[in-house]
Amino acid sequence: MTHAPPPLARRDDPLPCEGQATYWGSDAIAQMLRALRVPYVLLNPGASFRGLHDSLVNHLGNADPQMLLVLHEEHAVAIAHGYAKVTGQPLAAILHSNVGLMHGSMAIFDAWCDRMPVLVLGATGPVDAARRRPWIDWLHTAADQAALVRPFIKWDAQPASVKAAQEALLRAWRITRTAPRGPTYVCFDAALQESRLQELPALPDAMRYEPPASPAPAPQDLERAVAWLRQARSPVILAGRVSRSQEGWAQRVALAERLGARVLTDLKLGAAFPTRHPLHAGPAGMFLTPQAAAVLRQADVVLSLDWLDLGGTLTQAWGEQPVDSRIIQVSMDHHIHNGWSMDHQSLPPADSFLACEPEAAVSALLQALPPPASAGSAHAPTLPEREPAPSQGALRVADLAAVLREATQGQPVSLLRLPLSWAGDLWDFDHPLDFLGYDGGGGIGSGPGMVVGSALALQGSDRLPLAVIGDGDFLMGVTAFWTAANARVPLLCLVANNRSFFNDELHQERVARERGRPVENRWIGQRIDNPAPDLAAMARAQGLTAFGPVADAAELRRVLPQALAAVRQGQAVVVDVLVQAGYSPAMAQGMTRSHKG
Ligand SMILES: Cc1ncc(C[n+]2csc(CCOP(=O)(O)OP(=O)(O)O)c2C)c(N)n1
Ligand SMILES: [Mg+2]
Repeated sequence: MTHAPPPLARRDDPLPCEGQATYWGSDAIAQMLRALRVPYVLLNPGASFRGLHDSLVNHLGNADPQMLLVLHEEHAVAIAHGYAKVTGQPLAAILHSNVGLMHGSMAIFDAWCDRMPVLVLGATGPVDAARRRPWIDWLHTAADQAALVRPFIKWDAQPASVKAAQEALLRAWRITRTAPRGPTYVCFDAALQESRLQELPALPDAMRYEPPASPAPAPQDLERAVAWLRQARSPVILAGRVSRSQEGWAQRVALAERLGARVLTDLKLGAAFPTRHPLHAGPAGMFLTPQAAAVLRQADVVLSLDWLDLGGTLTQAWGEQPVDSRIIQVSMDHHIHNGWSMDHQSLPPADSFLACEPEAAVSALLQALPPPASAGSAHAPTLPEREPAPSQGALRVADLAAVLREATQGQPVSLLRLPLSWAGDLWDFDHPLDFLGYDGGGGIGSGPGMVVGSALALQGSDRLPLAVIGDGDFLMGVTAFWTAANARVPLLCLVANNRSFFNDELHQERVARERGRPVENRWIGQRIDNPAPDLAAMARAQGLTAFGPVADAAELRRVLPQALAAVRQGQAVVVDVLVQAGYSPAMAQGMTRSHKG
């Protein structure tokens, strides 16, 4: 079992509760959570799990696991999701019966699409109608509560006994951590939690229920892939959903160098390849850039390391033409697809299909491929020219990035999140934790929670937890930041504030253009102005340190050192930066293109 770092968040210390001879069903459930070594439990309280809540506080003393209070259930799951993006490990999020699960559902969908583990817990009932309080217990009982989220979780259970609850937790814990990873859900009957036990049942040994090791690729598939890669003249590696492992990172670099393969990366996913490496074929985008499409089109062999939307990507490169290069697909993702969600994307061809995780395939390929005849690479470095940070004037997102690069130079930075208005050439990635990728499900409002969760995971490391998010994202999820203030989780979040849900202004512009209507009206129903919310005040009101609105480059240069000093002192900090609205051409084009047919 991989050990989570010791919890560093501030903990509320309960009065001791000793000398009890009576135990309760929820004590046994809480004990099982401790046996699984879940470090934190995120929750917003609810009577449906008041039994479990009591057990966590009074039976376990609010330690191992430690509670973190959130102001909205969506944040409970988003924080767990953000934590998993750094550590690969799940946290538990407890969601109140029905309504809490409904609040949490978008974040569960995000974690599902991002293939991240989260142990979602919930409650219902009492299932026995004779034991329900009038009104509220009836509202908060559902015959099949998991049905609300079943299309985007890997497994669920509603155990009817303490023993079954232990088993359900073990199974949920194993399944959520087995690739392809995704949330699991266990729902506890309120009556079961509040049932009196004569004694605590023996705990199963959690070590005996670990997930299986990641499988190795099948020999015949590997052989075929090796044969093609050996002969390839212009192979391309699509570095997709890979882990945060440094060893995996080094092996990907070694493989690319051995093959002389050019490598594409994706700004929706965490850092997968050093962006300044000569084989990195240009800046990543959220959509395939024309430059990347041209690189791909020249490939005779494509090695997809669990690339997100391989089918759609190949179509973008080859258009109506048949894809005439060999496609090697490395993925476990087919195990998780169902008919409800189309997050599997379009069906890609796979001439060789290595059904394993990218790290296992890369390591097997490295062993099978001969070492290079000569060291070094023939490609010239593709180092983009960058504009220097402006000393004054109104800011574009590129200017914000330039000032930020300058202010953080020389220290390891983890970009926990970037806004839609970010372009791939604005930052270099050289370590798997340099960038964590987007939210998986495209759910605006997920940013703040995920930022807090990732910062929680990085607490105690030497990395600066830094995020840049859109103002729309900030406003939808803003109360997630309270948990960072409450639990004393340091982070720095800049808001790229264009005072608009600008993405959708672009959509309205596109539609108006197609219909010959006035594009000047694109802002109506989009601009977050009149009045402009005071974002820094919203952060400050929750106990964060905040600056802004910062109107120009000179002010940002003044403010950033103060913000960084506050983070070093352990504070959660928000800087509201006014930016001119604008997306990179590839992003604007990719986002708003017409529906075909
Ligand atoms: C929950 C949810 N509601 C609405 C949308 C549609 N949507 C996509 S991007 C976007 C605008 C986001 O605004 P902001 O974070 O300020 O970024 P900007 O586009 O302004 O850079 C919206 C509303 C969504 N993806 N998710
Ligand atoms: Mg905006």
